[in-house]
Amino acid sequence: MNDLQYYGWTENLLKLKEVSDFNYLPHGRVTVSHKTRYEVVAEKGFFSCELTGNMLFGRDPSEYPCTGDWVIFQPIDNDKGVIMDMLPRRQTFFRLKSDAVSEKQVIAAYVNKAFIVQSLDDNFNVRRIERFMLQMAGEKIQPALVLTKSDLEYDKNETEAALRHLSTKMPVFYTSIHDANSIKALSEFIQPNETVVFAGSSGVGKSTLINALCGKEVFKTATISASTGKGRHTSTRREMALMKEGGILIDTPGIKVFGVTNDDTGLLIDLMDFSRFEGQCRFKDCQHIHEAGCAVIQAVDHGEIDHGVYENYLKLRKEAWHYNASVHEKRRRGKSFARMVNEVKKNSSKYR
Ligand SMILES: Nc1nc2c(ncn2[C@@H]2O[C@H](COP(=O)(O)OP(=O)(O)O)[C@@H](O)[C@H]2O)c(=O)[nH]1
Ligand SMILES: [Mg+2]
Ligand SMILES: [Zn+2]
Repeated sequence: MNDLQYYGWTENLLKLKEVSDFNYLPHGRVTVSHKTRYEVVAEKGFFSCELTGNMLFGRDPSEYPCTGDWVIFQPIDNDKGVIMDMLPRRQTFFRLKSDAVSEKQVIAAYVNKAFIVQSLDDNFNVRRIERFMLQMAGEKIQPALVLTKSDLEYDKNETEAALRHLSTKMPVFYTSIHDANSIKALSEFIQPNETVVFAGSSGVGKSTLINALCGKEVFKTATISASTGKGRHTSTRREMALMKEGGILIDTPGIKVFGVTNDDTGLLIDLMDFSRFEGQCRFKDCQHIHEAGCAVIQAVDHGEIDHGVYENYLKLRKEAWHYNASVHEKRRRGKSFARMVNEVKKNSSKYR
């Protein structure tokens, strides 16, 4: 028997389950998702599940279950089942698909905290942290920055200076696998029953970190998988691990770029620390893009705002704008298509 509380099950989720047509069936949490197959942990064990046609029909692929989702399933035998329904998603960790303007790639659901993991040797990149924070804020997921491999050489002053506008807005951890205290500090930041997702490029030390937090080897790390020659995307791939202290950790395969969809300009302005110039632009509704008398642009010119920060502000706004404009356009076209279908129906009934 698994106690699903350790996997994050709550009274609130039970209430959400009660309104489902399938509330008489068992529920479980997706621990890893393959293309059409899902590993689900339930009270009676682990089940390998597929989706019913109903779950596939009329849904965008981004609405199919993903790791971390809570699902209701019909068991077929001791370890197989069919997913009949899923609970409404909360706090979804997703990004813009790298090769698309308006397609979401959903990575994990019911996420409380997201760690952006970068290694201090050569992976540190403030622009990527900014886009990550913007995207997390849109889903009310608490971000934290984890800078790994602090035992290797890096310039601490330079790192801190580059993070000045961000470090007041999220916790920053410097970790080394060779320094137990640094792992302990991170461990204490994770509350029992909290779901934490680890994101970052491949090789920065995510799996190593999760293993250290769990106190055992739950995930293969780079050196080991190289020596056994095992790929990372085999069917035995695992994604979810439990800490002894109660945290639920989700590993992700290397995510380098985090495409943003969040077009909340106010939030971005706060994130970039432009709020301190509020009320100083000539126009009240200044977008700080090219307006005359813009205090933000002046601050960039005078070196009070870093060029890199400002350029990323423009870039992130543009990216989110494109995403939302194209989603809007898709919806509009979807609607006119629905209208056309209705008209065809009406007309054809005239001739019946
Ligand atoms: N020097 C040093 N190496 C580390 C540290 N953490 C991880 N590594 C090494 O970095 C490599 C990649 O680690 P891995 O956990 O597989 O990275 P992942 O791809 O992000 O999961 C491995 O060779 C680890 O031993 C650290 O704190 N310090
Ligand atoms: Mg890994
Ligand atoms: Zn302005």
